[in-house]
Parts: sequence; C-alpha cells; structure tokens
Amino acid sequence: MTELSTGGGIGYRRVATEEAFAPAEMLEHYVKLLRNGSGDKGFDSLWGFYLESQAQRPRDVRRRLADLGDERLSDMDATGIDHQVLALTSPGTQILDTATARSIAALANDAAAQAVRDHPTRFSALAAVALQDPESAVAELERAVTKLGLRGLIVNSHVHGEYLDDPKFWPVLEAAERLDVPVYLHPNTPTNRMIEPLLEAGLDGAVFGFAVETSTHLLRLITAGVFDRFPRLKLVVGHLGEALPFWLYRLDYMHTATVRAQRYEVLKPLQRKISDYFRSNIWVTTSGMAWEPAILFCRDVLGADRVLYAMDYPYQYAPDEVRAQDGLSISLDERRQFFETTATELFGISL
Ligand code: 1DF
Ligand code: MN
Repeated sequence: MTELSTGGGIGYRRVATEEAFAPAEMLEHYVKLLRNGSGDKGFDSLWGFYLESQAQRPRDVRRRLADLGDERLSDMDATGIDHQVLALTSPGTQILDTATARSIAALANDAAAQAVRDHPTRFSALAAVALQDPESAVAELERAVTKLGLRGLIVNSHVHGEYLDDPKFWPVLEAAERLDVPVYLHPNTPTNRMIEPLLEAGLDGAVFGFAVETSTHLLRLITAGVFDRFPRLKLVVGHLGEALPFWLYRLDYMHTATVRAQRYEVLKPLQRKISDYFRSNIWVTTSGMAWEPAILFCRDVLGADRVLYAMDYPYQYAPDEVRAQDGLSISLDERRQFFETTATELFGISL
C-alpha cells in the first residue's frame, strides 16, 4: 500500500484533473436564483441541497469550494495530491443571466489565476466563460489563456437547455482548438426537458442524471461532426467517459446503420466511426469512478494514454479512492502516465 504523500517519492506525482471551486460571489447569485425560482429544476435540486442542507457533507462541500488556500492545500497534502486542475463548479456561469455570467466568469478566472500565482506547483486552472454570449466567451477564453495562463476551458454541459453542437457555439470550440487548450465537458443536472423521470425518482444528480445529460451532450458533439470540423480539438470528460466507452460497439454499429439508411435528416455521415474520435480527440478521467474493472476496461478500449486521474474534490474527497488507484494492477511507469504525465502533457502543466 502506497503512502499518501506528495513529492513524487513513490515514483509519480498525483495530478487531480476535475477539482471544483466556487467564488463566494457566485454562490451569492445561486442563493438569489434559489429564492426567486429563476434557475431550472436541476439547479433547484442540486444547489437547494448544497446551499440549504445542514447535513455534514453539504456543509463541508460548500466551505471547501470557497477556499483556494490553506484548507485545500492541507486536504491535498493529506491525500497525496501534488496538483489540482481547478475548474468552476457546475453549473458555473451557465445558469446565470448573460451579463452576470460574463462578470462571474471574469471574476472566477481572476481568482483562479491568483491561486495559481500563489501556488504555481500546486494549482493550475481551467477558464470559465459566458457561453450565453459566444463572442464574449471567445474573448474571455483568449484573455484567460494568453494573459492569465489558464490551461483549458470548463464547460458544465448544457447552457439553459442548449448543447454545444449548435453552430452558434462553434467559435468557442474553434478558439480552444486554435489556442491548443482542452475543453473539459463536465456534468450538469439534466435540462428541464430531460429531468422529470430522473427527478421524481431522486436520480437527477451525480448518482446517474449527470451521466445521462453529459453523455448525451458528448454524443451530440460527435454526431454533429464537431471533430470533423475541428480535428485538433481536445475534449476531456470525467466519470470514465460518462458510460460511453462501454457503449462504443453499439454506437458504431447503430450510428453507421442509421446513417446508411438515411433515417434522419440531422444524422449526417461522419469521416470516422464514433469510437475513433474517442481514440484521437477525447480523454477520460476517473472522477468518481475509483473502480479497477471500469478503469482497466477504459484503458483497454481507449488506450492507456487516454485515461487519467481525477478526484472531484470536494465532492468526492476520499483518501481510500486514491489508495485504490495507487493499487491498480498496472506497472509503475503506467501509473506515472495515469497520475502525472498524461495530465501534464494534456494541460501543459509544469510541476
Ligand atoms: C456532485 C458531483 C456535484 C460532481 C458536482 O458539482 C460535481 C455531487 C456540483 O455529488 O453532487 O462536479 N461530480 O462531478 O461528480
Ligand atoms: Mn465534478
């Protein structure tokens, strides 16, 4: 059993790649949205819980989300996390009105950049933008990457019920490709159009609804031809690909058959099979999925260089899950790739 210490003495450093934070200003807007009922059903369910419940876990989560200093660093030390890739927690700016989204994105990026400046070996960060206004989103992504040194873009799935296969969002994808930074497609609660059967059963959140929403979003990007249009676009998805790796055979078969039969006007031929994009443009992280059979399956079907570590702090702050992944039955070199070098190369991190 490896020690949960930082510093690389065990043969690798641990880079955690889906680590959430929330500026107090954003949480204040969330409180207002809950009060005036102008969020969506998924937002009310998720953030009603985290901001109003007095149970221990939600209280710990909201305190830890707001901290980019001592508590976070000592939690990282205690679990052997050398480095966190920070991202604005879901739904980030994407539940806000456009003007508020723009200002919170800039504020969050400035705060993240300050944390990176304060602790450059411990933190790097993804940029938040206001996708509600794609033109401003491109400008803010450029500012965050070129001026603040942020290392990618966080997209918390749908934007007021809209998905990024809509061409109005493509300038943002084009900018990420041009700036050579990855887009992290992170879950959100399902849209109002999708959530009802999940919500009524208490399954709308991280337990399953997140994966239904986010896998649908990712599939829509692929089938809309986003990776044919932007062949150098890098996309990262958590929770071991939101179940899609397990589906690749069927997706390839049914997509090919459906396109060939010209069943849907919207479903156009792609340059390659759906599974091919997973092996060229997509990386999956192990956030919330510290489970050896699933991790080894993804490494097998996607390639060992496409599966990387994430904790999902503070939602899944679980030392045993770090130990479980230290104990994966792969070689030490492969564990270094899994915990450290795939992430440092993908996000351009220097430890
Ligand atoms: C939860 C999980 C919340 C994840 C998250 O952000 C989140 C949760 C609001 O457990 O409610 O990012 N997650 O990625 O699994
Ligand atoms: Mn997460």
